[in-house]
Amino acid sequence: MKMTFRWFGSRSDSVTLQQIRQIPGMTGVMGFLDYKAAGEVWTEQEIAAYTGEVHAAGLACEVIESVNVHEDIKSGLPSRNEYIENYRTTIRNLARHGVEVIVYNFMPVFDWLRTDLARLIPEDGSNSLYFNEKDLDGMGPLEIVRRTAEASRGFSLPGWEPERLAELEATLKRYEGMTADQLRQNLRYFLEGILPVCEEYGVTMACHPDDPAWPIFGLPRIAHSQADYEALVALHPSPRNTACLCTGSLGSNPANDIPAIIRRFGQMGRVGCMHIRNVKHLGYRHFREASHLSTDGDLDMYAIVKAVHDTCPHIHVRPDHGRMIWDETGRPGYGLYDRALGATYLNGLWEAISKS
Ligand SMILES: [Mn+2]
Repeated sequence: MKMTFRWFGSRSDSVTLQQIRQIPGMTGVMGFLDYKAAGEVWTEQEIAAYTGEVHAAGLACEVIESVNVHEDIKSGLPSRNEYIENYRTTIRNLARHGVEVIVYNFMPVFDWLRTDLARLIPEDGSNSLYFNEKDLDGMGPLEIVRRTAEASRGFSLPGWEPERLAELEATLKRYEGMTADQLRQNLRYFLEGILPVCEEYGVTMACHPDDPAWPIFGLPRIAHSQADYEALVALHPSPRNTACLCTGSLGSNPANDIPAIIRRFGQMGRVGCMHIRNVKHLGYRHFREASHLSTDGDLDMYAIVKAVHDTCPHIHVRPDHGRMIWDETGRPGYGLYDRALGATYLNGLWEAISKS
């Protein structure tokens, strides 16, 4: 298990590489060029600038996350071929700079969704990301973006600023009536386009789950259950076609047995990397994020790390979202302190399991 930390780059992360390097057992970052739009080629120069900084800090950069997939690929427009060609170029460029795993997601239109980005945890005064489907009040995405503009509520729809409302409306229209299976066929087309390059360059693609782990706004979603990932690995036989199992995303639905899912795909060699965090269920489609400790949430971290140890011990993992504690301010979910505690806890579990 290679312990890593998400890092958004020196221009947009409140956490420095030196701070990351000082966390015990930290071997590298999961990297991201946050200024790249979906569909753009990541140039070698841009990649070298980022990885050069990481390497200079004594850390590896073998995993990149969120090389975002263009909406034309997900919705299956003819223009997708151009964007797939760009993606192939990005894979080659990343491989030339030592990247082994690329995390992506195939969620139409929206990435993760929360209804509060800083929900107070009354027991200890910390705060964390929170979701309650009831708070959506039957609102559609357009209404939520409008309300976000009014800054009256804590909603976040990443990537959809209010000034892009017209574009959002057009994009949503493209998915009207699309079934999960049609979306899956668009994923197959994408994988068939890129996996030959992955094979040639030794790069693994790891698909991140839908977050939360159910369809939202009536849009099709295809990565939120064991059955979904069975279908995903069946789309293409390449061992480079894998899952990035995110325990918090999948774990937002209590029906998902996370250790069983890790064991299933770990044994198949189809776990590309993992995000590990805990979640506290508060009701139907209602949860908040918790510290990593098993007893603070509803996921069994021992069983999760044991499943990694037994079936996919060589993967990269990272602590995922943390709470905001000790008066830290920063990007919601991505402060230093609680994630550093999470990494240390996961390393402790790993040592205990390894030695027992
Ligand atoms: Mn995740």
